[in-house]
This record gives sequence, structure tokens and C-alpha cells, in this order.
Amino acid sequence: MRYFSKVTDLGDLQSALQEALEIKNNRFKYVELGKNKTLLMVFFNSSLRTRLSTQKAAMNLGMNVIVLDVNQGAWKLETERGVIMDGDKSEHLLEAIPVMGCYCDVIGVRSFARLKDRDYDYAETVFNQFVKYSGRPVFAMETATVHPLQAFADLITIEEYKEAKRPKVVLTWAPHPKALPQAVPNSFAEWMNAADVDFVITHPEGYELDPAFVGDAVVEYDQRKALEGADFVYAKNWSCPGVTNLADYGQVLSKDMKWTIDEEHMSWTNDAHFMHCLPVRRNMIVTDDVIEGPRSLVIPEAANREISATVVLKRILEDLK
Ligand code: AN0
Ligand code: CP
Repeated sequence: MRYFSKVTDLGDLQSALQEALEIKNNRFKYVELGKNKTLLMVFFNSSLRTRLSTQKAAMNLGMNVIVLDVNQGAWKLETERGVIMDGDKSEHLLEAIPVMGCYCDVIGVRSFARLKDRDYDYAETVFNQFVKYSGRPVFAMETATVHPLQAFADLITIEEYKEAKRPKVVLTWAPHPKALPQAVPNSFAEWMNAADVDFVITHPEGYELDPAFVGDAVVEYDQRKALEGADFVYAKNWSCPGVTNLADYGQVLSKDMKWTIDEEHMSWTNDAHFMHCLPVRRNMIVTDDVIEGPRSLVIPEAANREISATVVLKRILEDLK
């Protein structure tokens, strides 16, 4: 594997899941694979889990790790071509990327959606420049439109905790004070569509996700109907994807607290497990009682980020030229 941003990059998903569970039992099995190989993690945005779990994954594989926080100490980077650089940006991404490639063997990139221009975000302009100009394998650590390491960790978690052979999984929008990207729900939808689950998406009108990610999923606007019989409730906020109205792209259209997941919402489900990728705003997305309750999986999900990243880095290392 040379690039990782989508579920099909892993090939057969069942084999990838099996590999994840094997690695979880013996996470240092491939510790020789990354000897004298260097991972560079480039962050344009904040992170707790991705930073720690991906670094830990690289250490499981015997790699060296360099972390660059672009906004803390590096030169400010221009990302557009053709701009007269007479402002505060000292360096262009088109030089910075190949330079970064000189010092490492593999690159992970975190670069969130700007939520201003839908075409710019959905073209994955920043991530694709790393693919094109770094000369290195590149993987997504949440890009403008996808967060595949999270979706893979979530799928591993569902596999571990499911009680039915084909569980019902519900992705529900929940309120948040600020505009957030669609990367997490996009990838979650993409991965659930590829997995052996019954998948339902629920959100207020106007929050329709990009059809490329929704695929054949059932979209149910009545949150209560959607949650009925659910085995897993995956809550997440996202801003307007601009599918039905492009002018609303990146806007907060609703802060309706009736969508907050509380004990009453959970009582409509089949004693569902609660999931969220974190970081989460309590009592906006989910109440204290639900996130602290016995069916909450938020910590196991975070723990599985180390496993998803170990599988991805292992596969990239195996194909290094
Ligand atoms: C980010 C998001 O919603 O995409 C990162 C989630 C993993 N969340 C925030 O910025 C709060
Ligand atoms: N879930 C997740 O990616 O968290 P961070 O933003 O802390 O990395």
C-alpha cells in the first residue's frame, strides 16, 4: 500500500480486520519492519489521539518518528499557486513538501477542511499535493473530507463489541457550537457501507452528506425512528456539507438540543453501545450519564486508533521501495 485515505486502499476489509485483531494480540510482532525508517507526521491542526496513537503505532513497528506542527515554529505556508507572496506566508507548500520528503520514508498529514469553498475542500487540495510532490507514501490523519484511521478503529471496535451477527449501526448528527468538518461522518459512512452491518444515517434537513459517502445507506430524518432497534449509536456533529444548498457549505444550520444523545434517546435503542471519535463536548453532543455509562465505547475506540494505525503503517512499510 502506498497511499491510505479510503476503505478500498486496504483491499479485502475482512482480512484487514483479521490482521487488526492479530496485531492487537501481539502489537510488537513486526518491530523489525520499521528499523531505520522514519515517519514524519505533519499537523496543520490540533490533535490528541491521532498524534499519540500514530506515534505509538510507529514505535510498535520499530520506526523513528518526527512530528511537525506547521503552525507552531515552522514557516507559515502558502498553499495556493499564483499568489504574490507579499503577506505573512514565508514559504510555499510546493517547496516545503519535497523538502519534508527528503527527511523521511513515510508521511502522515492532518489538514482539516477550511469550510469556505466546497470545491477546494472536496478536491483534497492539500493532501493531494503531498501525494504529488513528496515522493513518499502518504496517509490521511484527517484530511479535508476523510478520517480513515478513525473509521477503521471504529470498525474494529464494532467487530469486538457486536452481539448480533449483523448489527444495526446508526450515525446521528448532534449539535455543536462551532462549524466542524464532515471528514469523520464521511469516512464512517464509507466504512460502514463496506462492512457487514445495517447502516442508517439521521440528521436534520440540510445536513445531507455527500452522496459518494452516503452510498446505499438508509437516510432517516426522524431521529427517534432511526435510533429504534440500534445496536450502536455513533454521534457526531458536522457542518452543512452544501449538497442541497451550496451557499450553506460549512455553516451551522442548527443547534437543536433535541438531537443531543441522552438516556431517553438511548432508551429507544436495542440497549445500544454509544460511540464518538472524541474530542466531544459534553451535554451538547452527549450527556454525562450516557458517555460515562456502561455501554459507552469512547475509550475502546480511542485505544483501537493504535491498532488501525499499526495495520496501515505495517502495510505501507511492506511495500516501501
Ligand atoms: C474535529 C472534527 O470534527 O473533524 C476532529 C475530530 C477527530 N473536531 C474538532 O475540531 C472539535
Ligand atoms: N479522534 C481524533 O482524531 O482525535 P484527535 O483530533 O485528538 O486526533
